[in-house]
Amino acid sequence: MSAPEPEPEPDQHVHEVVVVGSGFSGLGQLLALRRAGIHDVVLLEKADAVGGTWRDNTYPGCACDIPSHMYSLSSDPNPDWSRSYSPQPEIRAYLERVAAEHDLRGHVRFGQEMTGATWDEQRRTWTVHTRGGTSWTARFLVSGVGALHVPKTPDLPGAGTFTGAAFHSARWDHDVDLRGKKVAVIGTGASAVQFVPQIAGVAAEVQLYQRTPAWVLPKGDRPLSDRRRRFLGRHPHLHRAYRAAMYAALESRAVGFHANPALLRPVEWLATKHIEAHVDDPALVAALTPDYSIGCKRILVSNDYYPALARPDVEVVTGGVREVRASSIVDGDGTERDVDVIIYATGFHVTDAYDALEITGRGGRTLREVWARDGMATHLGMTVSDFPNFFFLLGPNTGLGHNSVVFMIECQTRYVAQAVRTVHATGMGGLDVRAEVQQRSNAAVQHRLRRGIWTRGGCTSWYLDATGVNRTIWPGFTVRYWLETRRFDPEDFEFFGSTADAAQDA
Ligand code: N01
Repeated sequence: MSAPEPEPEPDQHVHEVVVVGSGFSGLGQLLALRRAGIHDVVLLEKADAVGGTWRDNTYPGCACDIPSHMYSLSSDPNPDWSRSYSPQPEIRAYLERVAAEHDLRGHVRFGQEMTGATWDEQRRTWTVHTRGGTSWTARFLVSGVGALHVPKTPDLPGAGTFTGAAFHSARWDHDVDLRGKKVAVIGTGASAVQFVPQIAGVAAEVQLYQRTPAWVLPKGDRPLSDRRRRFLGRHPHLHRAYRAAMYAALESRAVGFHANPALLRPVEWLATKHIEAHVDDPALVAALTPDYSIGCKRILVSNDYYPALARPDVEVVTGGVREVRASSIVDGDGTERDVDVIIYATGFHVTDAYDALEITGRGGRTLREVWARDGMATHLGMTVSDFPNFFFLLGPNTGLGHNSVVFMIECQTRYVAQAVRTVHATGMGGLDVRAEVQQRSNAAVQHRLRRGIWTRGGCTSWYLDATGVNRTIWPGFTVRYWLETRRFDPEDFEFFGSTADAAQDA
């Protein structure tokens, strides 16, 4: 494949596809479109480098909690992972390598942060608006911005009066030296579990403000030998078989999450033993033991989290934050502790992430308005009726708690490429998912979710929207998603216009 043609100035050219975001989704989409013979594609990236969440999250200890060999594109398996759970710098380097080896950077426009997009019914195009005021026009728009990219910082009383350094874990401030400091960490999710052990012993003290304890399992993390890496590199078919076996092992976990939560009881027992193995203080054991079913929130994995919490210079504070003052935090019981640095490990805007974007479809209605009316209803997590030629990658209800999301991304990028190719083949101007198809597929997903652990497990989590409906997780086996997306079904869509008409209309 030759490098893409040099671009005319934005605005002047109607691209075939605009993709937004250069993480696994966006880069994977470029590759899938190229395989489908679609080359006039531009990718808008807000930052100055590719990598998505694996570029943005640089906190100490940041790593993947899905086994390395499953966390790569099937088209670009990586025999060279150094550990069974890859550290963030390696995943970021992997994505950069994919971009370089496939010559993808020619498609990427850096410093282009999408603020919204508008469908033009007459021209049958999307115009994407960016923060810098530039606009980009294309027939198809694919959002690969991901679900976990807008950091959420709670509005704690008095937080604005704090005079020390404060930052979110997803925007780690490496200029702040934590040595000898009193550090408050708010939140105990997947990010905190990874970085708290790294800063414990560096900071003079760590106060960990825990609202809800997480279930944490031992992590089977170990270095992978050079011999093994060479072997997998030399035998790609065996590497593929190894990935398939790993996929099947992870996939089997869906049985517990979805079909029979009782199967998760032994896992809960294991997690309880994991706490007791590292924490002697019964009060702390009690504080760290969740009162909801395992799997209701994302299950975390760590070998060093509980040992870190058992240290004398780490204190787990329960009961909430009453107030932040200039150089201290007052907890829910009224105890005041001096603090030099606050680190918010408080997660991301997930179900409301798209609210910040002004995406305007048919009839001038925005996605925000439509979802406020209908909930985040989609067909297969990828398309929404009245938003023609627009696709999400890792959109609503396609996240996973048990397997690699890269698998889901690849199902979607293939489906999108098939959709674009189908529109080309028919000579039509575009497609729009039929409202009844969307309604049926969304209802089926929600029906299955109601039987799952996420709604019956006795917890609240970021999987749920403000009304308590799960808008993030794909219920059950990913094989089912693969089957449902494997072949793009034109019957699910209304096709409209023809390119010839559009040229005449314009
Ligand atoms: O965020 P979270 P995260 N006052 O939302 C607490 C992915 N990820 O960044 O449970 C006090 O899980 C909140 O408490 P509660 C992964 O999908 C992947 O850690 O709501 N506390 C919780 O403890 C993950 O699930 C990797 O009661 C407040 C914490 O903050 C997702 O990102 C690594 C609060 C937020 O936890 C998010 O993880 C890291 C408040 N006002 C992350 N508001 C991989 O390894 C929130 N909290 C692939």
